[in-house]
Amino acid sequence: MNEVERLGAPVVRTVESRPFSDQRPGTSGLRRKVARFAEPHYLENFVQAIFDALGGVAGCTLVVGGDGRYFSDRALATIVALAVGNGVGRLVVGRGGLLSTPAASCLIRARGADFGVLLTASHNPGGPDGDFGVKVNGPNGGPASPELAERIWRASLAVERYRIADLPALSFDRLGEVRLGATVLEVVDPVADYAALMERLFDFERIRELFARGRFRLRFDALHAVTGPYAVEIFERRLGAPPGTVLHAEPREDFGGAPPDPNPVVAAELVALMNGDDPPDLGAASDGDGDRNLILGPGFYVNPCDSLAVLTHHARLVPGYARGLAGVARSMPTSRAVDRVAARLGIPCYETPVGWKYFGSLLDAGRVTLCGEESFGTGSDHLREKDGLWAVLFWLNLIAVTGKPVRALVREHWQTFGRDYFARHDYEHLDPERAAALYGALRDRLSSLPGTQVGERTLVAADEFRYRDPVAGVESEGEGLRIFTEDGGRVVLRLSGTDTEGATLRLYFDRHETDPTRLELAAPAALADLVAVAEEVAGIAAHTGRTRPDLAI
Ligand code: VG1
Ligand code: CO
Repeated sequence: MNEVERLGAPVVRTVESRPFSDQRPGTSGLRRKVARFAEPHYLENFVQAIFDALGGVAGCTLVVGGDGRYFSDRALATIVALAVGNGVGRLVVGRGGLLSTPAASCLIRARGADFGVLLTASHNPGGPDGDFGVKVNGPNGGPASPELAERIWRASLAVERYRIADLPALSFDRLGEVRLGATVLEVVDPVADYAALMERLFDFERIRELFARGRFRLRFDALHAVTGPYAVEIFERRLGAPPGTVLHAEPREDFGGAPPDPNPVVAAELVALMNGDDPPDLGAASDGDGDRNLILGPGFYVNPCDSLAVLTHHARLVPGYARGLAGVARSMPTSRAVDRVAARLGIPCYETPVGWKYFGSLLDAGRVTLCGEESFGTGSDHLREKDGLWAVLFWLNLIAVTGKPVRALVREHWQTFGRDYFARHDYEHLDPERAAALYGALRDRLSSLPGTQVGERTLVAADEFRYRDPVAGVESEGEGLRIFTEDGGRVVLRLSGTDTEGATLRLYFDRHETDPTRLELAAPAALADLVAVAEEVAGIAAHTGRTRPDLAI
């Protein structure tokens, strides 16, 4: 606190600037190459646009933190200087600048903060040649609503100056408060509140017993990203899993060189461990900012769509959800596995566009308790972000209570509800114009597709997904193309909103299978006919020159 005397009132400068035309937030905040963010005024302009879109931030409480990726130090210093320059009342920062996305959501809610700024590009690669990003969260702790995101974009097109304070070099390594003019800077433990919330939701006693018997082994791969310190505290310290349970626990600014993406292709080391001799009982991983989850059993991959359905089915076994669920929601491309569980439970199931921001109003209104996306995102009304460690704890809790291994829980699910085979193909670094042309050409053909035959399949319906938020009444259009086959198959095609270089085309395939002899096929084989449908109707090879996807999961 004696910094008060030393600093006095910081000098605040108004810096003339010019708007950038590429600051429209995507699926989850603004994501660009580090080199773009490092350009003079680029980050400053965007942060000033956030402040302007909020109608000014004087006296507000702001939570700031991120996944610690390359450029975070500079970005944090800049954001603090802009916050002080704009008269923010209290700045709550995670120690070392670290906060996982779910922990930031938790802190915003616990502190009644007005908003949050999260420094992360999530699962995108880090390092000087990698990506950086800024996510903006509202007072409910969730991603800026679609409407606020548009306001930020419009504000970014009008920024002609920003207000920034001249501050000495600040350290964020020690807990406590420092006064900077009218602003109080508070450095907090990034883990404490979040870990306490997890203890309230899950039966830590039962999970502790699971580890105490010594027969159950977990390996959690933090991929050198933000969840390392959280996972060590929760799994190893509070739940008594042995040291070494958490792999790659130390956050690094380049995530050790690989993208911090917990899908079975990128997290190959963990997959190899789970497929090797003497595998652990549960394998899991999270992404750069800690909001995604990958769940594996010995020699067994749990599709995220199935994971959401299984958690929904068994939620009452977990203390935090023992009262039952109000409803569930999934993003449109996510398989319809959870819909079947919701129907059985007699609760509503909402289908939203891609991105967690669409779940916020449903969660706030108490209409849904659990929600998820095929992209390794699962969460609940405990926060307003998807939450990687929460999902792992949920699985641990279910295993502890039922005594059943991962594979048995999923198989049982398929036997009860049928299996929703699911796959996603990504084509990356496409020429944006060609990708847009592909999308546009298919959209224009949609109305002519029903009734046509492709290979053995008859197409029965096709549309472009649009959504009307049932709480806020806001309409969203152009949220992906859907094609349905007569046997209940579905192909979805959309363009990514998180890429930073060229365009990414995502194709999603799913179909429900109830034949008990066909529940254990490999997903690619079960969906090959739908892949052929996509190629035939969208002309992917012709438009892109590519004959195979960069990523198939
Ligand atoms: C992707 C996923 C989407 C997810 C988003 C943010 O978006 O498909 O489901 O919500 O990433 O995840 P897109 O537009 O590239 O398909 V994260 O972990 O960045 O917050
Ligand atoms: Co993420």
